[in-house]
Amino acid sequence: MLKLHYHPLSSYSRKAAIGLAVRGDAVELAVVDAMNGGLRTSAHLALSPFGKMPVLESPDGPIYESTSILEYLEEKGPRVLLPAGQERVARHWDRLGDLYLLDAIGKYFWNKAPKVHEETTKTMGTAWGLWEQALSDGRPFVLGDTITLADLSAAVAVDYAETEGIGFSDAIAAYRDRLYAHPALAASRDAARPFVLATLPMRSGPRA
Ligand SMILES: N[C@@H](CCC(=O)N[C@@H](CS)C(=O)NCC(=O)O)C(=O)O
Repeated sequence: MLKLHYHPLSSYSRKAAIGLAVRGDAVELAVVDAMNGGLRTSAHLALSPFGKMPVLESPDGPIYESTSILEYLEEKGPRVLLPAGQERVARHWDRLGDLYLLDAIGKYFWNKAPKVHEETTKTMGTAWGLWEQALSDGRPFVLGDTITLADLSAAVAVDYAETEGIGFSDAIAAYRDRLYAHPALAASRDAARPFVLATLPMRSGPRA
């Protein structure tokens, strides 16, 4: 069986785990003890050379990088997250979501310096503007009626934007509600919550 090494708080782990759940893959979830050096053990580094998560143990060997994990599964089938004919566009939104939403909120999650707050608000604001444009014709998700790779990073980012008090428009709030109506996303949010609270004392600085 597939085994995903992940942590419920890790944004890229959540992206991969949600993708797996939306696809319906049977997977064993193995929590990495990331707070206690679990990413630096020789066993973990043998799976993930940069000491990061998520990483998938598959019949074809370990696969790291959240998008590569999902691409691997889509290649095996069924095709759920990369609809035929929309692959390039899905990958483009995945890049935007990783680079301008998930990385931005991931940084602010741990560092509440006013400068980081300013950068996060600006970068995420620009990215959400693109999402609003894509959704402006009334489609529920970025590529249409179903959740695809194009939505996954944004789904995790909107949740952490909310817990960290980085605002977004009513249109994005409605998108968040549509996303989290899916049981896989609701489960991911619920699993992350205790860690969001538990890490509060470790997260630097006053909120801007
Ligand atoms: N581009 C990678 C990012 C993975 C990543 O940065 N994971 C974080 C957790 S969200 C991590 O393992 N951080 C630990 C570290 O950098 O030491 C992906 O998409 O999987």
